[in-house]
Amino acid sequence: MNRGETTLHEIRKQPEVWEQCLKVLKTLNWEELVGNRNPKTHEWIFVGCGTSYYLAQAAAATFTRLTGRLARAVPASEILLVSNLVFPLQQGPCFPVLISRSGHTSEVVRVAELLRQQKLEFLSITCDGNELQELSPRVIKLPVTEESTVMTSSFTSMLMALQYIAAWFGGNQEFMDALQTLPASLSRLLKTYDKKIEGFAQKEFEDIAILAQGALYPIAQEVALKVMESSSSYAQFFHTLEFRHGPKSIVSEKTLVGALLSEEGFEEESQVLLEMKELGAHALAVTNHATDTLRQSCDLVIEHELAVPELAQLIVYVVWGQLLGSFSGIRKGLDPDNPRNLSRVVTI
Ligand code: F1P
Repeated sequence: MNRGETTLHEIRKQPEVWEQCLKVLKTLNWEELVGNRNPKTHEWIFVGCGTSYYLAQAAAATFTRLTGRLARAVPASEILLVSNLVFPLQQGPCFPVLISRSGHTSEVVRVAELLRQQKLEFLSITCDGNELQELSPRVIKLPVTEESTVMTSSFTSMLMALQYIAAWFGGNQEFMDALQTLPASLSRLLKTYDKKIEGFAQKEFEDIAILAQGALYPIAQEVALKVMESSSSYAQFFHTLEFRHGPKSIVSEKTLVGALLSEEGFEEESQVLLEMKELGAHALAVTNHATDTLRQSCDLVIEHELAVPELAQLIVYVVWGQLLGSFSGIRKGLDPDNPRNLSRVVTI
């Protein structure tokens, strides 16, 4: 096996995995699973660790946007260490959602045990099942088999499932239909951008900053984590406009600044990226629709050109970061299938 082959294969087969998951989602009885925990009456609190915590944040942003009710995301460790910060004394009715590919992560399993002790109903979503599935009266187990240490299709599939639920609560058939188009869209885009990202990843960077706003911000966090995990390179994430307020002091000719550009904030966000290009950075832009200025100024522009809501594109945006991390690790002579210091599951 070539270095990173398993992880790259799992990244590239996401269209087929999404297709399978969408078939399952259409068969689930949502009324039975979550019907009596409507976001109108219960605050949904998404819980996870590592990649699954960034997934939790993307799910919370989706619920807030699609249901109009505020949803939150917390790392599982916060519930274990400072639970009164997550569930304040005046906490109203809430509905925790535990997210774990393995279902074996110690912090998440402990939270499930705690919630059961407190007789607090919760939902779990997992791929492997394990203890979390056994502890959860309400569970979604997706048909995703992932050998890689780092999470790729498990992240995108579980996020898609949670977005599907948010759309279901809102009776938003248009959004559910939009999700159905993503497998074909990603297949098409991979044909164009897989090789381009591999070429771009041959450059060596000393500093990497991934920028985004809004619901794309958790995706920037996950992209940075993929680069860190898969290539043992230090990557940071910032709200795009925040990057001017100090962190831009790191920018030099050895810096990569990647911006996941939203449609709502495109003008303001792309201006930051262009400023960093002026300061000497290598600029990577991911956007639904680019401008000639962006194409002429950036070192790589990934353009989706999808006729679906931006919120439905979150799982497409992250794929380019998954590839960037793997190709960067391979370029450094590392093996993204066996990342330094990492195990597939964190047990403590
Ligand atoms: C959570 C996690 C991943 C990380 C690595 C170790 O896994 O921390 O976020 O990338 O794979 O496990 P899980 O709880 O979703 O199984």
